[in-house]
Amino acid sequence: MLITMDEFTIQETRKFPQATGDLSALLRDIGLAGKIINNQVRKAGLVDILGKHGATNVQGEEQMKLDIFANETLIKILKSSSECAGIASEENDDHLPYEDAYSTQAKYVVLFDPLDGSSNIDVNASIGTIFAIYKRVSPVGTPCTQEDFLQPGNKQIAAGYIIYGSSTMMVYATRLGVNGFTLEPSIGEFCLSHPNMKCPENGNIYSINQGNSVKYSEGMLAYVNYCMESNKEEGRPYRQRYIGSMVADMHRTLIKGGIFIYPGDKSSPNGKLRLQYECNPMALIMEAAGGKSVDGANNTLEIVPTELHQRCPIFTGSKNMVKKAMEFVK
Ligand code: P6P
Repeated sequence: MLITMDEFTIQETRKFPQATGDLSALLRDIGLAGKIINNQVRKAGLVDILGKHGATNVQGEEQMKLDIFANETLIKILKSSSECAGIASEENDDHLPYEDAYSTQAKYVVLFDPLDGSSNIDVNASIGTIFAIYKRVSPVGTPCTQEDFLQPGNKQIAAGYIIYGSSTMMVYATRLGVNGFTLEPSIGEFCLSHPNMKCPENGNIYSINQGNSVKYSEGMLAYVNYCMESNKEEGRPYRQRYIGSMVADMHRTLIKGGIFIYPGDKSSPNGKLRLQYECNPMALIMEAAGGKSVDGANNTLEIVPTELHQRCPIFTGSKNMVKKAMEFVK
């Protein structure tokens, strides 16, 4: 019997008598945005929505038209949600408070990367939407402030992603754990397909862009060599898998085990990935699934952000693989 995500979140809410159902409504709205984005992603090759939008975003990256569509869809849906006081997005320089009376009464704010891995759009590789939900720290009834979006990852109420891959899935973590829902197109609902997801404590897949290895630290080089040398030892052959789309690499790591690494290096000491809407949501998922996530020294979720778009190195996945990597890198 199919259980839709709405039915599931409502069942989860019943475990907390004081819960209001606001989080369930917000997750439903994010799921709706995901379905709308999915619809456009699935036909990207057929309508003139591929290719460059001409503008560049705060990251200085050329914006693909689907990025813009995904960003605008999330902003619109969350604005009409009445559960969200405002958003911050990879595509927007600053946070965006919703000024209407309903939204200023909302208790949550949402950060997102609307379409991560967009460089893979034209080659039809899996891409995804990443989101993080925080309870606002600014007073309800007033417009949300930058402070609401600079909370450490361990304050996330929920976080997740929607992966537009061979199937479309929504995976999210709360303190109760991680659950995955697959879109059933015939009814247009995300249905529970991966209950209580756990990241295997051990794995044999390492996921890193070795094209950057000339810029790695000594410790990082030593760890990559350790992984490559593993084929000489029985029973510990490592495989290298790197899709170049964080949501796809993380989804595989969550399900099969392994380690995903985007390290700092000599030219980018803080790596490439963004703390608030890429690393922290994925770190919450991994830790809630029994995995681990660090920046090379500290737990990702304990980092106190100072800027909305700050970058952060990330080593995340199977607990014992992350610990092993830290023996080389720390
Ligand atoms: P590189 C995609 O552009 C992205 O932001 C992540 O999805 C992905 O993990 C990373 O960058 C890939 O970066 O430098 O290996 O191409």
